[in-house]
Amino acid sequence: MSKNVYLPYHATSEKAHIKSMEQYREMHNKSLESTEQFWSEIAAQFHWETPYDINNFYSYNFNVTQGPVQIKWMEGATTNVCYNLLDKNVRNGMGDKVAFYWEGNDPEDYSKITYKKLLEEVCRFSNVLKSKGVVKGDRVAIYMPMVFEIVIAMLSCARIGAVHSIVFAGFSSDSLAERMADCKCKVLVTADSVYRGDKLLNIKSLCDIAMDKAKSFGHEVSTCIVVRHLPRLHRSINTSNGTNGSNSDIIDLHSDVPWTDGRDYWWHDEMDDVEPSCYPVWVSAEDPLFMLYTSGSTGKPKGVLHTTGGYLLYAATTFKYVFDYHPGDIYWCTADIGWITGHSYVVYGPLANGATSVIFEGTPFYPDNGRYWSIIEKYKVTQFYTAPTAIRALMKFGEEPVKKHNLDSLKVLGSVGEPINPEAWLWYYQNIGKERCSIADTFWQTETGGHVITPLPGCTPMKPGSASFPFFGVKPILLDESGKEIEGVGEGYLVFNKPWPGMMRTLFGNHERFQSVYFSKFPGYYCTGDGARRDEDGYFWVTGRVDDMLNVSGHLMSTAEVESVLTEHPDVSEAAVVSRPHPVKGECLYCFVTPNHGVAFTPKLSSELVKKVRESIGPFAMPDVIQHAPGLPKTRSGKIMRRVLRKVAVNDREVGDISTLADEHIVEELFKNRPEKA
Ligand code: 6R9
Repeated sequence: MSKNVYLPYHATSEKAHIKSMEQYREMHNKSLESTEQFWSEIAAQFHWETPYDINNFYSYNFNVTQGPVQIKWMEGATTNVCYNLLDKNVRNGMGDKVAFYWEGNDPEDYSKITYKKLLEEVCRFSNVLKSKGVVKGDRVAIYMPMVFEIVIAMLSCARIGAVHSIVFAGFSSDSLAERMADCKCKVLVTADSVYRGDKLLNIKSLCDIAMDKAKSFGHEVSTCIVVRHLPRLHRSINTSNGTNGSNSDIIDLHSDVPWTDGRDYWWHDEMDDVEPSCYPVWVSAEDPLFMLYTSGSTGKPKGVLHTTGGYLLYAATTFKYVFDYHPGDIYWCTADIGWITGHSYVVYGPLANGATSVIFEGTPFYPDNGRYWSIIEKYKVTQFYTAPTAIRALMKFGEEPVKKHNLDSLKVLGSVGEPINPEAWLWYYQNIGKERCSIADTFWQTETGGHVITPLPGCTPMKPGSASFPFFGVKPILLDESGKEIEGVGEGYLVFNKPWPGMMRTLFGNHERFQSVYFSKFPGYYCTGDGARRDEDGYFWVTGRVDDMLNVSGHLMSTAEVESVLTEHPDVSEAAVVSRPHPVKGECLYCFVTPNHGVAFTPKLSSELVKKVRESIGPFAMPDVIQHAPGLPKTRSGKIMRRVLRKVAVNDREVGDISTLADEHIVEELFKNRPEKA
């Protein structure tokens, strides 16, 4: 074995579900060779209203040349995910167990909810949705902060067979409008406003702009249900010396919540009028559970669709093994529920295991840079799951903020969203895990539904920066450019030739695009769009995107979507965006902009463009650099040579072969034009 191998935490490994690599290999082999047997034993732990047929447990076609791509698990069986997450646990005597602790943006603002109470609230909200005409198969858009009501709204959809489509509340009103119009949601669930650190965001007004815009795209949202979150903030402000802002802000804003009678309803008013019980709708294992948009390399977001039975099994099983979850543990995932990590590992996975988790509304830097560590100490968190970008941001403040807190409760640390650089891995391992905790560097995607390559705590010897080995049911394959499978050591396209239960089934309303994006490059294989390397010990190292996608602080976006926003500006003729490595964000946006003929490139234009991207996509997409490009390096066929732009962005003159460029001189111009601060 090569250097840099860290053994898993031995104290937990005695109790760990998977205690050795031998046991892992045995189970992994079984999951691939006796797939039906492996997953049906897990399925047996859940409630099925109509049982699955072990002889027809799953079927698939990955080869576009042989017919439409399709993936089916337990077709014909019926169940209800909400029933399995809530009713089942309450019936098993866990009604009084805490499902979630809620920690507000303000440390004085916190609360908790038991499984029984969560079930009651979900039943009520299911009845509210029904009263607004929502029926099985309808889409419900959700644009909300991290409050209990977002979980309640999701599970209510699941209870009545509606399909939730959550849009991360950091997205702009334009992005929300586009997604609502695409999924044609009947209802939008939101909140009045929310604090992020010391900034107050009035999200209901963003929703109003988005609903108007969706109308201009031809889709009218008939109902908007609004959680009144402000009084909770108000209460916390009274108890925290007004550090969140002044009371007058709050009162003004409260009366300012924009309202359209007949369309908008307060959540609490509606909840008062309904019964606290609601019979679940039994749906087919292959009926949709939710959709979630992810960036597409052509710019238009893709509505990844997940279905019921397979997703439930996969979220539950990955949660149990990857975090080595045991009853009594307190688990905390910092991801926003608006991302797939929040879906699978704040809501579905933990609740399917009857776990107790923390939901955190705020940021790691408020009121100070020790906030994460203070929350771990406060709730005695045993499993902590966050992103490399957060780790790198917190590393900057050194060990002082960490040392002020007792982190002895921790057993497992998780990482997700992008490759974790060994330096951040070691800092996490040494300073947060005190060399005592296992680190699960989980590689997966919105499309995969759950972890696909990850170490298992108490089992897998860890190499900093490697996601290590496949999860049960998953067999990664590396292909070379010609589509040949690479055996042993090597690097190539990361693909799969067989489904696991939790993978997506289609792109909402666009099966053609689903096939062409994921299955056409290499017929017979699902193409992740990531590259990976297998080392001499068989460990996988995911090297990053091979398409024109960027990963900024764990947020995936396409260069095309940013370029299209830049070129919408009336003074811009052309734009090209590349990713540049960034010490905290992982990657950042470096934009080349060619103004229209006769228009000067000014600081004013540059700041207008930064603002425009921020407003059109979201604050996380804010470009770091806008550079003037008198022209772009294009091949004779007109394709922008992005590798050259990536070199300019890092000021590396080793640009390689540029003989196919229509005009080679432009490269020198671009180097000359690099802004001083870049
Ligand atoms: C869960 C999530 C997916 C893309 C994926 C890859 C990158 C995620 C990673 C990782 C290396 C890891 N990615 N986890 N790369 N190591 N542990 O992040 O989903 O938002 O769809 O992003 O993120 O490039 O293809 P999503």
